[in-house]
Amino acid sequence: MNAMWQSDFDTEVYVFQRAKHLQRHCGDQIFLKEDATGVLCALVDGLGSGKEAEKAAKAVVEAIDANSSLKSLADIVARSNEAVAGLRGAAIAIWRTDWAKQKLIYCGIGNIRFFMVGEDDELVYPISSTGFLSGRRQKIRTQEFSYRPGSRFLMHSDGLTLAGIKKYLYASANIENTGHCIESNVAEVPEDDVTFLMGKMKC
Ligand SMILES: [Mn+2]
Repeated sequence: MNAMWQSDFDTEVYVFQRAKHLQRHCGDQIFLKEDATGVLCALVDGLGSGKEAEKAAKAVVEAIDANSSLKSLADIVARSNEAVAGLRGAAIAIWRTDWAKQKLIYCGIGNIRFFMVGEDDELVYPISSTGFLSGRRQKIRTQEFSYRPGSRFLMHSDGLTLAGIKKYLYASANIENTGHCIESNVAEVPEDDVTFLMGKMKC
């Protein structure tokens, strides 16, 4: 998969995904939902790869979808955690924007990376908690950041190794072209599931 996500609200997101060894099952799954108030976006990496990893990651995405109307992001993550009980674990990075306040709430557990250009043009990169969703109770920490309309962001799973993050986040090229540049760093036949979302907040 490599395509611009279709937004009804001028948010721009280029989504890329390629499964380990080009397998049919992908352990990385994404969630993207937008309404007039903001975006809810998540990337989930099921432990390992193949069918079982995909099953765990899909269970998390389904839980996010079913609970997306909950006010608290931590509560959505708690429901997602319950969803992988008895399955493989999963890493998660999830965030929600509030268009009116120009704020972003972030929660990350495990090895997914998220970068954003903040309100003063500084690079924002929240550090995720160690561990993964496992179904066992765990502390869920969220962080809040401010951004500006048009702020760029990049989120990617650990299947992508990327040097020089800043050149993509501060690029003058449009989102799709920036996405293609990042894509050129991905192996034709990757050794892990690779997913990234390169985007730009609604102007
Ligand atoms: Mn991975």
